[in-house]
Amino acid sequence: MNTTPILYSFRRCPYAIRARLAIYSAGIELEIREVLLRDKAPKFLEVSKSKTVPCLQTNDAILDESLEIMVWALNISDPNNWLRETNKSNELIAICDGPFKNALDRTKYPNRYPDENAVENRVLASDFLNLIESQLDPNLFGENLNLADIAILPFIRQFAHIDFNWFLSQPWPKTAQWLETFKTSEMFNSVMKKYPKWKEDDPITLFP
Ligand SMILES: N[C@@H](CCC(=O)N[C@@H](CS)C(=O)NCC(=O)O)C(=O)O
Repeated sequence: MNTTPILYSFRRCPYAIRARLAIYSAGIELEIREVLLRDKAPKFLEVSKSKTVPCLQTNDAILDESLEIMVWALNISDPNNWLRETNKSNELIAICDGPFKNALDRTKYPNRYPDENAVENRVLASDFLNLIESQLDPNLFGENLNLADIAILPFIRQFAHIDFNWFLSQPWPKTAQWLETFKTSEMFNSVMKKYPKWKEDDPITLFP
C-alpha cells in the first residue's frame, strides 16, 4: 500500500526550508511534522539516523539529507527545470554547505564558538557572497531559478539577517535583489507557514 510520505521539518531551519521549496515546486503533497529542536519527538529520533531536520520518510526509504530530499522531489516532477546544470550547481552548493556555513555559524553564534573571532569569520563568509554576486544574472544560472539558488538562498537569508544594515551596505546589489525577490515570492511564503509542534497521535497535517 502506498502511504503519504512524511516530512519531519523545522520552520526556520535553512536545510528544511530548501527541502520544502523543492517539494513545493514539484507539487508533491505530504504529511508535515514540525519538530522542535530542543524537544525532539521520540518518533523522529527513531526515524532519523542523524537526528537532524529535514528527514523524509517514504514507503521504501528514509532520506536524512536535505539535498537528497530536494533531488527526490525534483526527480518526481521538475516543472521549473531546477535540475539543469547539476554539476555546476553542486559545486556552488558544496561551498555553501562547507566553508560558508562554517563561517556563517561562527558569525551568527559567537557564544557557541568562544575561541573564534566573529568578525574574521564574517570576512570568510563574505568570500562566498563575492562569488555569488559575480555569478548572479539575475539568478545563479541566468533568467530562471535552479537547484543552486534554492539550496543556497535560505543560508544567504540567514547570513544577511545577522546584521541586515551591514549586509545592505556591502557591494552586493545583485545579491540583495536576488534575496529580496526570493523573500517576497509566493513560493517562499507558502513554505514558511507556521505549524504547531507535532506529537504522536496528532491528526495528519498536509503540506503545502
Ligand atoms: N546535513 C543535514 C543538516 C541538517 C541540519 O543540521 N539541521 C539542523 C537544523 S538547521 C538540525 O537539525 N540540527 C540538530 C539540532 O540542532 O539538534 C541536511 O542537509 O539535511
